[in-house]
Amino acid sequence: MHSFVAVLSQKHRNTKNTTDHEGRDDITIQVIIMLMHQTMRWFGPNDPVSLWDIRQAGCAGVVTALHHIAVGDVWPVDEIEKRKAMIEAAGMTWTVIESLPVSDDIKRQGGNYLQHIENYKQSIRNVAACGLQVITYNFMPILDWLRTDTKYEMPDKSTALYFNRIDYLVFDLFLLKRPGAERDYSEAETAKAKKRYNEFTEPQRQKLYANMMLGLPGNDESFTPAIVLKELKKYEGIDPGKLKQHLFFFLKQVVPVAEESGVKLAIHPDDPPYPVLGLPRIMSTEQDVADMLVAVPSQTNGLCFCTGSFGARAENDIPKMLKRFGDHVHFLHLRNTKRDDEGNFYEADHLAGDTDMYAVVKEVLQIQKRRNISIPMRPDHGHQMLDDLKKKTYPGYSAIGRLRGLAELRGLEVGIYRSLD
Ligand code: CS2
Ligand code: MN
Repeated sequence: MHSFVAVLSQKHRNTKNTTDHEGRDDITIQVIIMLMHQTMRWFGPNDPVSLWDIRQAGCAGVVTALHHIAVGDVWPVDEIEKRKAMIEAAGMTWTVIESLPVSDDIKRQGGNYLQHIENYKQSIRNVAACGLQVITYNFMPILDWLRTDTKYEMPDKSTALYFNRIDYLVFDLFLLKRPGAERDYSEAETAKAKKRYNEFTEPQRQKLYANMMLGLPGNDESFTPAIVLKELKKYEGIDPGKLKQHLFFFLKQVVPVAEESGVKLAIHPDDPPYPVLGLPRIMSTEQDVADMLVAVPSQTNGLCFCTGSFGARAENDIPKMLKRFGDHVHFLHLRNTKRDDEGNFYEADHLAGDTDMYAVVKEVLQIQKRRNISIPMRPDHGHQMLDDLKKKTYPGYSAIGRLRGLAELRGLEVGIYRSLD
């Protein structure tokens, strides 16, 4: 399946211990033993990017989720098996879930949260029974990633996802009109936002509004302002310390079940990695990760290490964090961001931007060697480019931009790998 990898892995052909990316014996994946397990995200049968597109990009697997199952409900075995069979019919594997969502009830410890935790445990057992190995989730309240522009034009006329700080303020202060929002920003920033709001045409305002409301990827329903304000209110009184306690409570319940089942848990960092819309964010820094690992010490308790999310915060030293937490990295999102001094950032080419991707991939190779595993990775997002500029895809998830990112990352990895021979 992976001819270039097969050649590179000759020297491992005679090794007896061939293992899959979590160290289990499996002769069929012998050839990918020391390189990352290359995947792309697939949003399921309605995704305009097909499984064959993903396979042709050179992926050995896809990561996906059962988006049709309501958040908080149990994932039934037959549904998991059905999805797995679809992926296998296209010659790929499904070993990583992205995501098994954690409900807002669990995050804020309200409503049905105890039942939702029980359901989560059952889902863990069910996905383990189907042979899946890694469960990705996040602990961001209400919204997942947030961008002000999903079609920010690059100098080469491809488009990228973009976060503009003042546009974000325009949204918060004047479009969403969040009560108390003005307390979160300086007078100078507020004045800039007011000026921009006044200069915006009505279609520009609507566009910004729509971008900010895109909500969870994989979920077609956009969030209305009324829904968002109502949901935000439910988090009143929950500060970062409290939200962290809720995360640790959840992990103390589910980690033992995951350990027993042989499945790893991988938390995705906050994106962007700081508080938004007055909501606490608790997986944004090196200290946040360290706190989680101290609170629930287990190798099963790990990370979906997203270089693009952590990287949008200047003090996060990505290669250093990877080195420190390497034993807990169960899944990798490789993506780059370019920041400026005003709090804006755009998603750069995978090998450009502020994160030194060479240092990252080199570190990954060391971790893989030490742990004797192949870590699953995906190029997290890509630019919309070439024919994809005319297509409608999930923001960040067009085929060609991700294919370019994957190809560059694969080349980088193979180059480093060979140079270490
Ligand atoms: C993803 C996240 O598209 C993205 O930015 O990396 O949406 C990620 O899938 C979730 O946060 C994981 O739960
Ligand atoms: Mn990510």
